[in-house]
Amino acid sequence: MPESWHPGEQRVFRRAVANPLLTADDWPYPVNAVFNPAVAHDGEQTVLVCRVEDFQGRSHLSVARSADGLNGWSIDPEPLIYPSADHQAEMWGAEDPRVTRVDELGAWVIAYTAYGPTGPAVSLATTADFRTVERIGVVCPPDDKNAALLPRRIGEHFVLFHRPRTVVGGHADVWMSRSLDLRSWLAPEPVFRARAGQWDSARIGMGPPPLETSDGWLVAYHGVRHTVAGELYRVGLALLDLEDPLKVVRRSPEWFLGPATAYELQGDVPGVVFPCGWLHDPFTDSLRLYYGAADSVVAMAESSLSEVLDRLSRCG
Ligand code: BMA
Repeated sequence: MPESWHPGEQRVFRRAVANPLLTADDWPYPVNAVFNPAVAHDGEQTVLVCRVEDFQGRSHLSVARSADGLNGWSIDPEPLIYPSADHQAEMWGAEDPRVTRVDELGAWVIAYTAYGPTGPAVSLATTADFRTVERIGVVCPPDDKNAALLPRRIGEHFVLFHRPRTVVGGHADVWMSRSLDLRSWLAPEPVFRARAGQWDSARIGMGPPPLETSDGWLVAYHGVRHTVAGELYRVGLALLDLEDPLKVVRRSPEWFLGPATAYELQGDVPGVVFPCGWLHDPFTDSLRLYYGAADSVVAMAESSLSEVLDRLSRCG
């Protein structure tokens, strides 16, 4: 099923032949772009929470469902989260969701970027069915984004990864914060940083919610490099210690997925592969990474968890 790898890449994630899985043309109402989807499985279907950009340049979050996660998508006629005057912090848009199943809550937590006049901030909402949401609201003030929650507490705390931009130096790295109740958060602690001189030198940000494995929390993140032709967004992998996620156990020196196909190289922002969700099937071991391509369409690349962990085990 997956398309062949592209020369020069790690060959671990193989793009779906059905890519792009979703485009603006699939939407039940006129939109400019559909990208950067979060993913969940509700027991019956693959559920994507997509960032959808309208013709004012504002984004909302909308749900698409499919039995096999590849084809036959049914798209909700109404958005799940959309900008409104009631929510000042996101009056310019809701962007880049990550969805985490939290069994303790009997619900999924959606972490997304609330974009408003004071800048991008991290906002949380919960949903039991992907039809209605309850907003928790902004939990990390601007400038902050790329937030993803762990599915369980570490000790007594929920753990949220996010990307505050530092006032000194303007750095954008992966940090984490802890909370007892998802509402009040302790001061952020640094987890890992952009690497000078490498493919992830300009900025980095957490991708999908980390996946619990026997080797640690498996992390996919986006790394940005400035080039004379603009910025390139690629995907790297890392492992964090299960009980102390501040400890980086491994980090891939190379990227695992980068823009290479027409739908990744052509679009509103060429050269962007931006992962916000993945699904692991414990029965087949398949690991599907859902991502936005060129800020225009939704795509997926597949591997197996054992292959990914094996490749990472050989990294320093
Ligand atoms: C980031 C976010 C993403 C976007 C990416 C590339 O800052 O805004 O939504 O995909 O830039 O444009």
